[in-house]
Amino acid sequence: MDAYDALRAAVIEGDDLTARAATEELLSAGHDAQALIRGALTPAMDEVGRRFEAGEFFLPEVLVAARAMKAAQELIQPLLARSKTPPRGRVVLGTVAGDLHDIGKNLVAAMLCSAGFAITDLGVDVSPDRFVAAVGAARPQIVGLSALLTTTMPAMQQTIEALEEQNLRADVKVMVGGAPLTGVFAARIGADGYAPTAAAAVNLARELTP
Ligand code: B1M
Repeated sequence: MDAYDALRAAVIEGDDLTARAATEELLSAGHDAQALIRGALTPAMDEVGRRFEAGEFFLPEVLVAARAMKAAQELIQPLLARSKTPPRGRVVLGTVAGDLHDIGKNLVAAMLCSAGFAITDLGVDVSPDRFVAAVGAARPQIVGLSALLTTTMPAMQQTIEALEEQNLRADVKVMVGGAPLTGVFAARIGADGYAPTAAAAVNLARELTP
């Protein structure tokens, strides 16, 4: 088993100590932080999601996997943020109101950060008003909305409407993502773009900030 396999397996098994050790080993061997996200953390969490859907995993297993992923991410994040060049653009990011899922959103934040964007991460369960306040204060080029529940998808539209009501919509591009979304839904609620994965979010953010 190579170190990538070890990191993937540790996250899937929820072994945070091994996840941390495998991450340290890969980073000190010169592996790129972004490659760890693409090659180990994202596939591991995809597999956790698959096992949960298949009834092979239950919530406790999912939660310890998420904890193991965060242990690895804590080591990776500072490396992604360490850049002396001015940011390519500013992104305000959050999981919409009523929704507590943040694993995918955190991966998006990490990938955007490593692509040179400055991120204001508002966390989870972010109300339209909080998005509006953050956009007003940070004046980002992009606001990114994440949702994992079909029941919280309408909060994306409410957030866009709140930006319109405060006359902020014209100055900011809205990017949306999350497993239950589609491009058709994104277009229907008036978003500027939809990205199905964290890697696609980086490409979309680049397109939206030419
Ligand atoms: Co939840 N959950 N969950 N959950 N959970 C799902 C989403 C679900 C599909 C599971 C299922 O029932 N099959 C289901 C939703 C069903 C639906 O809406 N139709 C569900 C449910 C029902 C619930 C609860 C209601 C369960 C309950 O309490 N009865 C509850 C809701 C809590 C709430 O939010 N209010 C709940 C709770 C939880 C946990 C807390 C246990 C945990 C979240 C932990 C955390 O995030 N810190 C959890 C988890 C982990 C999952 C699953 C298993 C995995 C989600 C995940 O992290 N995937 C999920 C089942 C599944 O997806 N197979 C499930 C890995 C992650 C890397 O992928 O988040 O899709 P994803 O992100 C991807 C892309 O979508 C994209 O990039 C990421 C990386 O490539 N992306 C963006 C995401 N955001 C983006 C934003 C962008 C661009 C791209 O631009 C801004």
